[in-house]
Amino acid sequence: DDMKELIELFRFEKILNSNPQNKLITVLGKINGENAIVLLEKLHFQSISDDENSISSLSSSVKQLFHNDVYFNGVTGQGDGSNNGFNELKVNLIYPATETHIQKQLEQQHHMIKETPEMYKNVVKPYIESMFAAGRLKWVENILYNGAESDRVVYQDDDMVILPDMKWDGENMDAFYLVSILKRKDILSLRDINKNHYEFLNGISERIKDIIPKKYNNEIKSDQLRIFIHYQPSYYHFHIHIVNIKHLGLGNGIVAGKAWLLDDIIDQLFHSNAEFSFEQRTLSYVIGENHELWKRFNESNQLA
Ligand code: M7G
Repeated sequence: DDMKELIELFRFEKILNSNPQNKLITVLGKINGENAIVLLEKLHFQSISDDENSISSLSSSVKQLFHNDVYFNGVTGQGDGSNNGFNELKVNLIYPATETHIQKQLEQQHHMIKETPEMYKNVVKPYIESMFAAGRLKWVENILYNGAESDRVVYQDDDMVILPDMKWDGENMDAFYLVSILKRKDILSLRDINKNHYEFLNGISERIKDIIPKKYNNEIKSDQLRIFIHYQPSYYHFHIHIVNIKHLGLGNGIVAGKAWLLDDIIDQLFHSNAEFSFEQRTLSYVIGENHELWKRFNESNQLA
């Protein structure tokens, strides 16, 4: 497959980020002279049974570090392949990687900011429009119109396509992560949501909660789903994250200051007057210093 060939050509340049908590490492390199990013994530354990993933099979690779009283401590040899199922990686490759991709992965200082309606109008809206024009949504278009990942689609109707997120290996239910990509193109971000969207979004939320458990034989229930959107997102085409509530190892992806629960947004619309739009709100969120918006806020002296 394509990925095998590309990975073979990868030439290491530097580590962009390394997170022992999430067991994630992000590496910058070159493939055919162009920037490439590889993200490696140690996968969570598949269910451990008596046969393939048996604990006893670790005996061939485990090394004891010390033994004290009833406590034995050891490590297994890394990457020797002998402990099958215990040492698997999820490998993501972005190639060719743009400067935006690199900046997003790079370790950086973060700041909590309060984006006022004025900041949105003067700085963020032009930024979003430029990102929209920059063609970063090809992968979305490919899913909606060109059959990309079509074998992985879990559900689709006139309003949305639901499929496994790139962040999920598609197998481990503890790390369950789907993304719903809306077909309408008039909502670029949370800022474009207004009172008129109440019925629509409510219908979307209800459908997700109804359909997803059925599609997965009730292995996951509707009250085990964390359904949210990001502000700021990386991609300005309306999409919804659908994640197992157990899955906390997502870095900034699920924290206050980035993730907005869909049902809270819907409830806010319900209780708003007819003129309400998220354009009127002051929205607080965390932003990294490498983010283009951080630079734009500073250049235009828009930070309080
Ligand atoms: P986001 O809130 O715009 O940004 O979410 P984030 O990446 O900072 O979370 C976009 C979501 O779409 C993320 O959860 C990505 O992992 C996922 N995603 C991005 N791409 C490029 C793809 C893709 O090509 N296929 C699939 N299935 N998911 C993707």
